[in-house]
Amino acid sequence: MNIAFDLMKVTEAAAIEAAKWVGTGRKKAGDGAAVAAMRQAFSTIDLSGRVVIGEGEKDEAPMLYTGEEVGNGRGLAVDIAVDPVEGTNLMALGRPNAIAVLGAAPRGSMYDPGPSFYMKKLVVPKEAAQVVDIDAPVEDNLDNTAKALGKDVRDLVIFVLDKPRHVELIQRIRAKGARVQLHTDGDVAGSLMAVTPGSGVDMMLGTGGTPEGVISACAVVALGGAIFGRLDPKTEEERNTVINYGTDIDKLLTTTDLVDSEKACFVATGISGGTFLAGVENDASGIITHSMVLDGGSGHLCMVRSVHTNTM
Ligand code: VTB
Ligand code: MG
Ligand code: MG
Repeated sequence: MNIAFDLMKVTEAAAIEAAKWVGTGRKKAGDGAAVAAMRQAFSTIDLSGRVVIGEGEKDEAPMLYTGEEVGNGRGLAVDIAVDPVEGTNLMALGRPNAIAVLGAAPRGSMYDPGPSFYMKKLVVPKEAAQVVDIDAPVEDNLDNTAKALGKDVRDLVIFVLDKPRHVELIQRIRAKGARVQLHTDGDVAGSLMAVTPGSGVDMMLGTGGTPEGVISACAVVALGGAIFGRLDPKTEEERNTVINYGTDIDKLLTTTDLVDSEKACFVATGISGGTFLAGVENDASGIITHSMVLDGGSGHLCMVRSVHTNTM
């Protein structure tokens, strides 16, 4: 969809505001500033967007809530998934890889996560898409992915969130001889790295946010890798709410289940900087942002350095 570059203005606006809060320890304030900037930027573009993944249900969060219409109402009808600050802890603690992200796809094509918080995920580049199985032992997936990528298992780098729930997973990956790249937060960045050639990451594994899984799927569609997911409720309460919502909790979710359109697009702008996307910088020419713009429709992947000569 050729709205990808318009949508970049939205993540840029969120990143510029969020960057003001990097290292301040104030994740709510930074998140709020990014949400407001994102919403304002949406209103300036030709789009009939409907938020499928937002910052909270109506009444709980005043802006970018699920169901909210965004854009000026004059453009393409799309589903929108946003995370104005993906990695609010990363931002607040001054750690790398906090990013402002957004996915868009033709209206009706995005999976509705409803009240589901947690999803087990496996993300691989396209060469390994056919040889992995999220339900198989991790050792088999490592073997098969190494073969598909033409690498030794010991050269595989697996992105895993550093959470107590992943202790056994990490131990098994290491016992098999592969390397684990541990990150405290930010599995959208991890999923992106897994499908981006040359990022230094070959696979993303483990349980993270369900909304983040759908957002990541937009990028995976555009880049041509694969994401597999299984809802992984962490409490009985979450499990019951998800079932009551009508969700098939046992379904294996493939890339197309998460986003059923080859035209999905995805945009990310760096907030705190990092190995993957540089953060917001200031110099004499203005504010500088770094974004990744993926357009599934045209197959374009653009890395964009923008100079914002007048502050927004
Ligand atoms: C997940 C992951 C995100 O937060 O939602 C995680 O998808 C939350 O996990 O990328 P815990 O509740 O166990 O902390 C992120 O890492 C950052 O938003
Ligand atoms: Mg968020
Ligand atoms: Mg997030």
